[in-house]
Amino acid sequence: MLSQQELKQSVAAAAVEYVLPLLGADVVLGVGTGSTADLFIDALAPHRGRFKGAVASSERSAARLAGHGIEVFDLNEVRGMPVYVDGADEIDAGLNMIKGGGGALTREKIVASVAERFVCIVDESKLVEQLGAFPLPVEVIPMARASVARRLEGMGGRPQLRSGFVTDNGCQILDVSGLRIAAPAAMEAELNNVPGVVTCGLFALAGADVALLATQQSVRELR
Ligand code: ABF
Repeated sequence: MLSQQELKQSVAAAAVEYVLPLLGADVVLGVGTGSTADLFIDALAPHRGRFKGAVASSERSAARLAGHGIEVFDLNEVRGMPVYVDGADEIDAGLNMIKGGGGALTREKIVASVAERFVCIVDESKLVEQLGAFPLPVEVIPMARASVARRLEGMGGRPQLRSGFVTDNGCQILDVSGLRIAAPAAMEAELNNVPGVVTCGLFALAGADVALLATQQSVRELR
């Protein structure tokens, strides 16, 4: 029986195999945030001579990449990336995701938006029928925290300020439980329009293109 850590390690290794053919001397990769992304960075490190560098979705990932001698680029220095590799808190069969448990959802969504292909790396515990059991992270401008919280309550949510946490962008996060997310893309569009919301953790208007899913038997590729 593989532990969750071993499952994460197997999907991180599978992700390296997936990206190897995409590498080249002028290639910059997009790299996500979280414990599975950390394992991907560690597994990618031995191949650092085969690509130019990476754009990180958080200071945490930037530090880990640099620690392995992988050059980290500011997104403004990069015109495009063949692939963005990142974890998720939940993913459904349509490759819609809830992300942001690690607090990096804004930069994750930005870097993913520049990459040609989003490869989500998850262990089987993340695959769900319908998104929403995991509280939805919503990054907010601090002065709008209460007004956004009231709007979320009006949608049936129970927002909770992530206390003592400031994002890489100097903002705060409301973790919202109790939302019925039957139409992820519609809810993402609605939340995007609430004044004061920087990013919501729904990745549905632009979900993953491929998911690598670690199970006890193998790593499956979902499209
Ligand atoms: C990241 O991956 C975050 O959006 C998410 O919170 C995190 C969860 O993944 P893991 O379980 O690998 O830490 O992209």
